[in-house]
Amino acid sequence: MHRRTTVTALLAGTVAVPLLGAAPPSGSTSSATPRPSLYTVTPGYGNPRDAVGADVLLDRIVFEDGVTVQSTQFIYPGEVESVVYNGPVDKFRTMNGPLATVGSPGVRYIEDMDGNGASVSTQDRELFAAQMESTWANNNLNNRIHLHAQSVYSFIVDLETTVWDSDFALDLRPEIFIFEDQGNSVLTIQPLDEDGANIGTAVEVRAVDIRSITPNKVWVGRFAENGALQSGTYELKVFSVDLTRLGVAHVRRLKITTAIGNGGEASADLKIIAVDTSPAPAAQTMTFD
Ligand SMILES: [Ca+2]
Ligand SMILES: [Ca+2]
Ligand SMILES: [Ca+2]
Ligand SMILES: [Ca+2]
Repeated sequence: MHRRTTVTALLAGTVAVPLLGAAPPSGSTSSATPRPSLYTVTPGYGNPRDAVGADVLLDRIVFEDGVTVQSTQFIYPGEVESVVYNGPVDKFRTMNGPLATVGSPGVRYIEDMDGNGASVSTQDRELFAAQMESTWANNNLNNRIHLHAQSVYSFIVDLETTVWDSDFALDLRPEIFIFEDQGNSVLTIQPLDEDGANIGTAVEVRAVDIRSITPNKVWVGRFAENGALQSGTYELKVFSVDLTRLGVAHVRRLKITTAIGNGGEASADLKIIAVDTSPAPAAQTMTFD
């Protein structure tokens, strides 16, 4: 009981009840597809669709068992490396609303990183990896990667901290959330160990797996280099996965490879956010036993 009391104290005032780390749902089932509710806020904009040039912030995730994860508990990509992209110039970029206050506003193309915009060099890929990292290090869903070409890319991502699964069977609290414009792009998620070797089970994400955000659809924008909105608003969709499907109980490093096919018609526009559904190990280190 002491541990539970300590966790409660640590999280008091930041987490809605029931607490993260409470008993796993009794109704865990291998056939159910988790569909947590994802709530966004658009400060300064009463109509969320008017916020596509600014901040579209993921505020909290509510699992089907009622457990709530606030944005302060999100785990972001801490490091991105081994970026592979051999597609055309003027197509692969990081992007944020020109009026955004969360994340750096504006558009940055991979080929421009080394100062020579004519081609994509090794230095471009390395510098763009750092750019991807800062793009993903916040809860602004408008601040994301955009690829506007029938091409592919891959990268390795190290999360800020290891995420653990609260239930080593399939459960209704997914740990990894991948956001994608329109949900029309496909990718593979491969868990890696610290040395970069494959572990667990690769999961292939098909377009049909990337679904509208509930309870309310979420809209984001696309921007030209001068900050102008391009071609209206886009629905941002989400794929979420329980670590059990990835064949691991905890993970920190993942390789993501985008593809063409399997219902995907254009390459992936991504934002990645993770959640540790079982915070007890971290909380234990903070107790005074
Ligand atoms: Ca270049
Ligand atoms: Ca699980
Ligand atoms: Ca889980
Ligand atoms: Ca897309």
